[in-house]
Amino acid sequence: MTDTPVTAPYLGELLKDAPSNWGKWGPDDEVGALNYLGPEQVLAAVKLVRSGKVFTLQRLIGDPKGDPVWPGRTPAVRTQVLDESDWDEGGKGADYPGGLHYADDKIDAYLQGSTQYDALGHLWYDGKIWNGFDARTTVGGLQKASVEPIAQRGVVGRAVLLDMARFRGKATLEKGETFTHEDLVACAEAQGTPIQKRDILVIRTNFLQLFHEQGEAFYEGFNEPGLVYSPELVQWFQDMEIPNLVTDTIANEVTFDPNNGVALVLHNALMRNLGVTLTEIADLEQLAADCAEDQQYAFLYVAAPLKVAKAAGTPVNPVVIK
Ligand code: UVW
Repeated sequence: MTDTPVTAPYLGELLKDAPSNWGKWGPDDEVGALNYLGPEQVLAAVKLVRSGKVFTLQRLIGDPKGDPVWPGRTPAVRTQVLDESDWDEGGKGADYPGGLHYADDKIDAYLQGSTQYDALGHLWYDGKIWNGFDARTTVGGLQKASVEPIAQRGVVGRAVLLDMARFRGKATLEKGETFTHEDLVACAEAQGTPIQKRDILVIRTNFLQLFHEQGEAFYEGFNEPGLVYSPELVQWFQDMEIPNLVTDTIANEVTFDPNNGVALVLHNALMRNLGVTLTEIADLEQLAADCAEDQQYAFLYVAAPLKVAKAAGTPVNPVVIK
């Protein structure tokens, strides 16, 4: 990974005065800031559909060029179980009336190993996950704040693309490069589409292009670019009632906070404490090219994460409609 200072503060200490939404939507809530997206937000987002252009944001699972994953995870393995060769002499294909043949396959995959929604209980500190549920409820599968309720609800709203790579005049952001909420606001202003309350934020860094260019060297000194923690940034997310943060990186934020060395501070400050849902490894390239051309940076965003019982995350193919 990287040279994390041993002096990195404990998350509980770093975030002791940080805002929290625990209890805001009741003691049993498992979808957090998605509660900000109701019929009013859906109807407003639908009005952004003008040209009928459709974009899908999932990266290919089993990409011949490789699947980028968080260090320690492995890419999905797809296995062909049945194909035409199974009906060759001595093959395992069953003899169906009428002569039916078919192909079957299966995958062995990290649920967090491709474009995905994190469950609100995906990570924690101090023995408590989202909404104050006991972290022991994660043992053997998430009994609380799993991805199930998020998948059950679906995610629909107005989203804004924040093309940070283009804003900074770069093909891709660099390893460990950071930006703040003020940079997001400036990027949105430069794109002519200010961020509104309850917007889904879709941030492009194009960092994963380096995975394809560098191969295994990509993981050396792994430190993704992204948003960096500050109390002001967390308060901005809270004040703006941001329901969902979508990025094209593996973990949504700068991996190691350059100011204190802590890993994934915002996963905790935003997801564990505020209930902001995180969506990772999105493919934003076609969408970003189109936004640069038609200058429409706000659009209808629809995501139906897969319903997987007790899961800490689940694959998704979000759809953007302009
Ligand atoms: C971790 O939480 C470690 O990673 P991610 O959010 O990318 O699944």
